[in-house]
Amino acid sequence: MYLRSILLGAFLLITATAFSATPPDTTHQVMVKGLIRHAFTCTLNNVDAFRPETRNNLDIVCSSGETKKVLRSFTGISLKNILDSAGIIMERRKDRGKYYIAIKATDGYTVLYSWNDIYNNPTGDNVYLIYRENGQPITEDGLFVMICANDKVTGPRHVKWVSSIEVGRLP
Ligand SMILES: Nc1nc2c(c(=O)[nH]1)N[C@H]1C(S)=C(S)[C@@H](COP(=O)(O)O)O[C@H]1N2
Ligand SMILES: [Mo]
Repeated sequence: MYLRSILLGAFLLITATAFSATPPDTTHQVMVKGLIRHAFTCTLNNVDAFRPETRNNLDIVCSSGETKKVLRSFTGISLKNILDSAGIIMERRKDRGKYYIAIKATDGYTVLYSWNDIYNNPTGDNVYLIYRENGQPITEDGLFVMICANDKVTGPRHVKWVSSIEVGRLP
């Protein structure tokens, strides 16, 4: 009986470890939704419609100061292009400061941009939904990763396993 519970305990521990080491549910599509005219999903099959760009040299640096990854090159589509295709529904221009874009991942990790970050700041030319790193498709971090190339500390807004991009508005 005692041996049996030890074996069961060991089995549960091994199973839990195996699952936590696996990337959370690799996502094959990114849903674009919220306060937009045209909801759609980005997949590897339709990225070409969003004018992909390739850029060089970006370090992914954690807030601890540790360099987590060095991208010699990355290819992706800009968040601004995605939002322009989606068409943000904005009834009153004066409300533009209340709009946000939430980037969500399958593990719950979430990052925000404001409408002004994207449309009135250099940040808008530096946020990409990327799907190739160093000339290769992305594998361990899901199929799509979102990055902000002009962040001073790039780790926090580097979102792995991206599953949705949602436009919202504060009350
Ligand atoms: N989905 C998701 N993305 C994430 C994280 C996370 O926990 N979940 N961690 C972030 C942190 S803290 C850093 S520093 C960078 C690089 O982390 P990595 O070394 O785990 O790739 O990814 C970021 N992206
Ligand atoms: Mo980090």
